[in-house]
Amino acid sequence: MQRHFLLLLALGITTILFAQNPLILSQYTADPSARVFGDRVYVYPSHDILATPGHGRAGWFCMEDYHVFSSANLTEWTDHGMIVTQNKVPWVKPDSYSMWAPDCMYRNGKYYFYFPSTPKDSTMGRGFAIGVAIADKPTGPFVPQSLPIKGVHGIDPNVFIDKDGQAYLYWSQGNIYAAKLKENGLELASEPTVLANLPTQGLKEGPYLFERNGLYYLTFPHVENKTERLEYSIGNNPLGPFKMTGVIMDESASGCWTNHHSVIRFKDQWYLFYHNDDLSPNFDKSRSIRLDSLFFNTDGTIRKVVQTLRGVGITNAAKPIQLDRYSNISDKGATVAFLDTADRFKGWKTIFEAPGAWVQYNSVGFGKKAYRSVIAKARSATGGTIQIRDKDANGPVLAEIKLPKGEEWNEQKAAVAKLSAGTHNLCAVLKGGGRAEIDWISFQ
Ligand code: FUB
Repeated sequence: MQRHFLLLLALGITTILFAQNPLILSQYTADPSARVFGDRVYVYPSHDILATPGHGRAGWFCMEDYHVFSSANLTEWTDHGMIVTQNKVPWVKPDSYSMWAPDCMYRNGKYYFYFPSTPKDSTMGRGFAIGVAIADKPTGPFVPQSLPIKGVHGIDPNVFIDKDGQAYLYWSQGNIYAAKLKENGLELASEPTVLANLPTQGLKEGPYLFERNGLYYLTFPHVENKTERLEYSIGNNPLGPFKMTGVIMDESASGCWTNHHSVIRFKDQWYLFYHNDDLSPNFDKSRSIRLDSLFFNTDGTIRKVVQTLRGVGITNAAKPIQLDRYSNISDKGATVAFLDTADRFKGWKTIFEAPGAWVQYNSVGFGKKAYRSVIAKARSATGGTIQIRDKDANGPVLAEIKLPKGEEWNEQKAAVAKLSAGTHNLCAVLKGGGRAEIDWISFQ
């Protein structure tokens, strides 16, 4: 891993992030369009920033550029840096801070990045246009076209290439629109059509179309009640007709008004990328992308995806295991809070304050290595003991970590019992009473 990290540094790639949900802790991210290119997953999200006086509109979405992130295992993400920025796109109104949800497709050896923004030419009409930037690699450099796509007015572009090679562009503007794209990916090859049979009440946006077993799934966020939830319809053709079929994800319990998603199949598993407001619970225009597994029923319908903190993938036992991104938590005495409310990008901690309080963290990969100790970055105002157990709160004790009384964060080490090779679910349990806080644990 160390060598891999150094190689990426040598290639000029700066940030490597080890993630559960949310996936990215170095910046706000939203509207994740995930794509599988080769043996990696690339995510093209929106990049929310906070408006400041003279830069963007306070209290509203504010985005000036895009980054692309990639991963080979969905748990370690690389930030490849900024790929397109508003004031370097010839047609975008300077400092309009409206670089909303994008998408990307690969075609004929090139990567086409589609993004909406406010055009500087007011004769194009009010609202958003959609433009394209082209690159030789999924990470850029992307060269923006001088004009947006003719005949397209709206936001949330989504591209789909059917098995016969025909590409389609979807977007939203009250309704959801679709049109064929020419081979060059830059012009419409058919008149835009409004996709019919979708809900007529409540905002719909963010279309995302994918195909599975000959069925075309038109998926989109829709406000059925108070905030957006993810819904889908199924058809036999990329342009429909579609039949409303169900809900992929309920409204976020956090109250985050928007959701926006993409669906991919990677290494024989389907995944749903979406967003919530994890890093900004009081302002839902500063969002964070997330990822959970998605499953189909035998009749092709989608099983509802429940949002988790744990997310997907196997966490390497030798890396920081963020227990606060738990798979399960005891009813009483265990809670999660920001490490530093003045800098939420530092992430979270787990607080234990009742005897037997626990958090369970699933799928930790130990491989074949014999680990001898576990380290916990922790503190305890009372002094206390955290047990690390195998499987669940009643499973075999693997280690007992003694935390001295104090306010300072320290890395405390304890011996680990022999553990079988492979992947384990772990549980951290407060033994006896007192109060303990854990940032992360890691095995050596
Ligand atoms: O990110 C700005 C807008 O919020 C997107 O374009 C919508 O889909 C919603 O997520």
